Amino acid sequence: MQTEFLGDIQSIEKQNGKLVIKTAPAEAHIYIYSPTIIRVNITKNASAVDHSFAVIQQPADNFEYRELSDRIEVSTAALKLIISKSPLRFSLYTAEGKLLSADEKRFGTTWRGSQVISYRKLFPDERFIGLGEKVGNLDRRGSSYTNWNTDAAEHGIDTDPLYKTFPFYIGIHSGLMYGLFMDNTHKSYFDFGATTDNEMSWFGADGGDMNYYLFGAQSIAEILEDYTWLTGRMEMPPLWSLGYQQCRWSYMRADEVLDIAQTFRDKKIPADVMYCDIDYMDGYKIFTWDPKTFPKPKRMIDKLKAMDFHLVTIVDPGIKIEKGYKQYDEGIKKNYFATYPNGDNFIGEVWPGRCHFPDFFRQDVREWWGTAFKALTNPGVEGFWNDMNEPAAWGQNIPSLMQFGDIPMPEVRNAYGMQMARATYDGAKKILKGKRPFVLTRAAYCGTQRYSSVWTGDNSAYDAHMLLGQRLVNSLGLTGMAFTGVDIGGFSGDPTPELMVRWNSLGAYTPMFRNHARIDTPHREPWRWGAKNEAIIKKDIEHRYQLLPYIYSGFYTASQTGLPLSRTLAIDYTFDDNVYKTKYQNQFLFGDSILVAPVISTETKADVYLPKGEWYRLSSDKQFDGEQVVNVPAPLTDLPVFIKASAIIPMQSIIQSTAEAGDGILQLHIWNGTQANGFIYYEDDGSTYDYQNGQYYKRAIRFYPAQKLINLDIPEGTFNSKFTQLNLMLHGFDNVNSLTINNTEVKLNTRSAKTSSFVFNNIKDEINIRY
Ligand code: MIG
Repeated sequence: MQTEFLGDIQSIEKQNGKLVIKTAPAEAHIYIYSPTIIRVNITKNASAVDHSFAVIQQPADNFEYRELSDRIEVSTAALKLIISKSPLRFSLYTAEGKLLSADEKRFGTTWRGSQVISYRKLFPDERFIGLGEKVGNLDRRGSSYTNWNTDAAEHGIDTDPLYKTFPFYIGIHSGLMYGLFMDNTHKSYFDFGATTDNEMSWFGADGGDMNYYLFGAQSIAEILEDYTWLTGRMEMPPLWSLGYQQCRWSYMRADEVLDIAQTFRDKKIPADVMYCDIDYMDGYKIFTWDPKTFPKPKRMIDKLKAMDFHLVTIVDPGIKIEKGYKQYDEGIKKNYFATYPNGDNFIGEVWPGRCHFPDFFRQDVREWWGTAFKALTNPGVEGFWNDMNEPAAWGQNIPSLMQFGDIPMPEVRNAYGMQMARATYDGAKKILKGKRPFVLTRAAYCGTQRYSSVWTGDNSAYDAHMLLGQRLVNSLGLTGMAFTGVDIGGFSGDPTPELMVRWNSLGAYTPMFRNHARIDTPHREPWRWGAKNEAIIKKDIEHRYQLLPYIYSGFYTASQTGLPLSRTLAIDYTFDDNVYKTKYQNQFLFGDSILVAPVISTETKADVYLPKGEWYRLSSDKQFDGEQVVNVPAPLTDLPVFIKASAIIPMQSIIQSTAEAGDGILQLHIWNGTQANGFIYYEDDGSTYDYQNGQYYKRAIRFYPAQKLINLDIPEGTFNSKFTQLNLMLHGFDNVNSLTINNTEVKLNTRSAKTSSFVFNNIKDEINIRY
């Protein structure tokens, strides 16, 4: 098999919305999506329909380009793509002429058979972050990865590939950065200088086009904003899904589900969600209930609701081959299943036994799947957990003969889980008539944030896996996935009590906070670890609930800008070498201002790297200067958590679930600092889509230390805050003893923080607090 390279340009033509450059053996189509987003699609199949599972935007109709003797220049306000004519090669520059990313001059884009690879210039100091759920270091320089969605049961901390595919990375070099998204669902490969002795980096796929988007904004936050503009953002999740979630494979009977829920209430450990894993079904048949162990699902769910619990049930894609089973009969009748090339239905064995697999790539199949959720929503289920959708079957090696209509499985495998999540979300949303469903999926592709949250699959109960999980969550946040979590405690194996406690502390700072365990493990609920540990676990869960106003506002940010909740320090401190060091690479910011340093369960002290700025330890208000490593106590009761100076963090009193009204007091915590800071406080009903019609309560809160002023701007939206009183809690304002709130003087109470309360309700004007 010969390797093919791009030759000299034969023709250039501007067609509507794109520049078409012809050469052998392919042609290149250039599109401008925005001043900071340029797409290059190098295709041998120019007449094919231009389709993407990920991208939801259209390119601009018109753009500037000029042709010179040796090159073509395509320019936007921010970028310049220089296209050399002989041979055809691409280089991306900033408008000022700084090189961001380029083809490796000798090779550029090449083919061997159907496999297409782009060889790239590698800058000496270049770092790479991204690719979503991938093992290894934060900085992926020197690593090599494959994308092929896999049921990676029992995976170690070096296993690749895992369950999801996000062919999007950010390169950082020479004080510059760029994003690159190869939109291609075939099996794909990324090598960041690993196997070329640092001569180049490369990426490519087993088939399809060399189709990539270049992002040229010069901050990670803006690149993420552009990437999530292109591929979509999450809608607001149901508030209850941000509470504590208790899962297990499986709670085996309705009574057991109810007992566990009741125990949370008896022990006053806050929680919102119970799960039913696969054993609730009748013979693992999707959309059924076991008549013996879950005989009256509605009754069970009504009881859960009365305790303010929501139920999430698992659904796998495999449809059991069994005459008389509704989904099987309907699917057969309508030819809804994946097939072999001769038209026979593909058969794989999974939990129910021999199964067919819905073709989620078809609109009619997705709609059919969506309506079937009535079997779950009728009794009252509001959350839908999509498992095994890589897709997985026993043996784990589904033959490439499987196809979806005319599409061979290998072309679209990496998008199968995403399409299942799409069918689930769209269907459930329709049936729930205005209530927000919660969807959780294991397999995913770029754009899945539009439909679902994700968890990182079957992790294990040891420290290194806990740290890996944090990196996976942080890295998923770099690919538009803001609503993410890991199995707290580790799915396989048995955590020590210390590991359980540590992992739960970290879980409180994870976008999705779910405790889950494998079928053969001892129970994992908070009260299984001895009274002392139970108390710590309870306190951390309570803290999670206190933080919900801050967390919910963070989800609002994610839904508006794509900035995730769990942020690797590389987002804000991109050019600080320390954040990439293996010792500190797991640290992250949770929201704007909370720095969390994961610590393994066998250590009670930790080295923490504090980036530029000033920091306060959350538990003590002790102050630290940034740009240094601090060695701090890290007992099991106190994970090292630091607050950025000038932080604005809205909190609430402890509640037992998100359904509880609470005491109506919003605690507005502000830590002193020298930099001005702002926070967008956001609230809505937490359960419907009315916020999309203006029914929200949004208020900019700003802190101007130079003017000694805290300003609450006029609230926007038509929703009334559930808080009627505001308690201002000041940290590090040692010499401040009184405030003026809109001209009224108020004395401060001095407890752990200096506090001042005032009535907040109905104040629709600006509030200015001076000290
Ligand atoms: O073959 O539903 O990752 O969370 O508990 C295992 C049983 C199937 C794998 C999921 C896990 C879930 C389990 N599932």
